[in-house]
Amino acid sequence: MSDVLTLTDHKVGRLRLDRPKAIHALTRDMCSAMIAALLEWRERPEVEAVMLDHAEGRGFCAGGDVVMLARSGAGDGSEARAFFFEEYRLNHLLFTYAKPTLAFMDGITMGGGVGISQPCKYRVATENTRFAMPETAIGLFPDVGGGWYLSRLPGRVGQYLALTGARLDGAECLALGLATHYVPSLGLEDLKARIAADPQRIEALLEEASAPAPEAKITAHQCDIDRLFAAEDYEDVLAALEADGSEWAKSQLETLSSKSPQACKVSLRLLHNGGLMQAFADEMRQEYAVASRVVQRHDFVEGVRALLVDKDSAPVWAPPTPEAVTQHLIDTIFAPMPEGEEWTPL
Ligand code: QUE
Repeated sequence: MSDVLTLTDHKVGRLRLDRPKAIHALTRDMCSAMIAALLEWRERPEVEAVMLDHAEGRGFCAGGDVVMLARSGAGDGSEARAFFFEEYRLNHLLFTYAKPTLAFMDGITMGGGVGISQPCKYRVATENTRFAMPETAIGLFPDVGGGWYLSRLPGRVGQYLALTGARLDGAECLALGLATHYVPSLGLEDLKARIAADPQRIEALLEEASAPAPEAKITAHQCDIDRLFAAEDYEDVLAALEADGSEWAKSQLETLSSKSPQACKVSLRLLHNGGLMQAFADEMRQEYAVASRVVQRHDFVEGVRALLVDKDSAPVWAPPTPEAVTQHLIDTIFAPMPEGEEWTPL
């Protein structure tokens, strides 16, 4: 039982996440099963496209099995590293897949769910879409390609999303390019059947099913985001928000005060580096090194305890303040893996 259905439906391969008790959060077995199916379909001419969705219940994909990752991180971290290695291979395989790929982000699409939808050529948002990279809340960082996708968003929106973990709705995803189409969820099953029968017409079918999206609320704050999240150093972002003094800036400061200072500094460095990278494989190699270090540090184990295990929402971060997170610590987290332990694509 791998909690994901892999099947062919007329002319398309379908990956259907099926772990409803965890909002389809990814396990290593789910990643392995999806990789195996994608490799098989790559060689089969009768499979003309691939569709990703969720089989039942709410949400597309809430992320990864972070409680397992924290348990492993508190020990030797080997299971956690094996998970990231496999998950990032899946992310990269989708990014480089030669056949058209399509993801239905119909509901919660966070963390790991972003990692399997953003590499797809077509990304469908609906009125149910709730998109976020919320990892700084648990001492992690926006991985699964976050350093690549977020650093390529308009202005400083990526830095804003990475630091605050802000949620976006479907209309906002469309406006920012995180989604390519906006389709009311009522029309999804019919659309999937039409695409399965005639994948050559995927673009026309998507356009026919699309509806005008509501106004994207985030565009009202684009200028604030670009101005107040402009700095490369986290302390300077905080200082800009404090100096601004608006209600919006105050509420961002309030949000940031609950996040792991280490995770926020890691995230800003990740987006800086990721924005300069020429190949997605370089991004995943960087993220694997960072993830391997971060899962074994205090903030991740503590963040998962506070937000997902004990649910007291009172993590005690260490180092406790942005000033206490040294450049040296960040450098050690970003150091390349030792020879023989680096992430490699398939
Ligand atoms: C921050 C996160 C995650 C989170 C909550 C955060 C995350 C994640 C999950 C999650 C949620 C429901 C599940 C599950 C995992 O929650 O990455 O298995 O059933 O995967 O505040 O980064």
